[in-house]
Amino acid sequence: MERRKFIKNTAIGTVGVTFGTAAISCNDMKNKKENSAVSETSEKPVIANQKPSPIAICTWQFTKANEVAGAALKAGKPALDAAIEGVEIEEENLKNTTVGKGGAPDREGNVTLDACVMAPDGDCGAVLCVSTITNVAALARKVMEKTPHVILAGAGAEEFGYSQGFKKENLLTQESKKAWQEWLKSPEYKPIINIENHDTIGMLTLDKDSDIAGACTTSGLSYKMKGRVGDSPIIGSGLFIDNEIGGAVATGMGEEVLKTVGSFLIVELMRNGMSPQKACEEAVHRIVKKNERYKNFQIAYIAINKAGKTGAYCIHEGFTMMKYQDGTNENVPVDFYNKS
Ligand code: SD4
Repeated sequence: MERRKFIKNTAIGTVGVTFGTAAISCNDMKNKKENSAVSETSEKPVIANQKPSPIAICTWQFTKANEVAGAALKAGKPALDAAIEGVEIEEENLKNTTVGKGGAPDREGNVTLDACVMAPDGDCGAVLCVSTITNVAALARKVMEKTPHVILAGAGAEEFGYSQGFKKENLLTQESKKAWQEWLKSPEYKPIINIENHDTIGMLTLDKDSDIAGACTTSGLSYKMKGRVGDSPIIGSGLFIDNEIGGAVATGMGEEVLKTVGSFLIVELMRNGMSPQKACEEAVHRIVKKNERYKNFQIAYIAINKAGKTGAYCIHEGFTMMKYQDGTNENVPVDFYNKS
């Protein structure tokens, strides 16, 4: 199939690194993955014709989740399996108030979860406003694999989940309920940078075959309006993968990510020659350019390309990324826009 050709000798990053191949089609890529290697200015330079070793990156300091995904990749598991295994750690972490069980509820006290996954073959699945199932990334995968649809929402997603063996659960913990009741005493909706919007897990994985997948899972903004859905389960906004090019995932104020289709933008910028780092920076710039309000919200992106080069950028200081490669799982500091 003659689609999505690489730009011949595309410059990548700031030091003029090039893809070493002429135009390669999607099918060519699948057959000749070894040709996709790129030499770049990464911490670990990738030598031409050599695949990078498996990599897992995720938003925020989710050490264990990233370690689990990295170990799965190291054991030879496919990228999507590893990403879902990783994010499940946070979905089940009751102390994380922005993902899975224990997530902060909406204004009316209902916890509603959103998630999506995207596979190397371009297939994807998502669930929105799920209030009784913890492992919504795995549920999104089932939507992708077992239904003719991409998105299921609310009661429909839940009923489908039960039919697939997912357990019905109460997602509101005593702690989250207490915090919500406290909030109700003076219910002002004013998300706090790096705190209330903090902790959505978005993960990107590159497996031993250099196939890339991703997952993004969240309970959304604390004390949101009933029925509100952010960017996290929306393919192209919260997450996007093109296995020829790379992937990106977002965290933070979802409304602004939605308006700029941030993750898709980053992948397209990488397609046109930007490094993952520069592409994340440009996606943040598109948001801050449009409004002064950026001072009041956080947005962060992480990205990976086919050569295993990674990047991340955010509006405000305080966001970090986890990166696993070659048995090392490290918390990577991330540069930010607002230096004032
Ligand atoms: C949302 N982007 O629902 C999510 C929130 C988030 O860390 O990322 N929190 O808008």
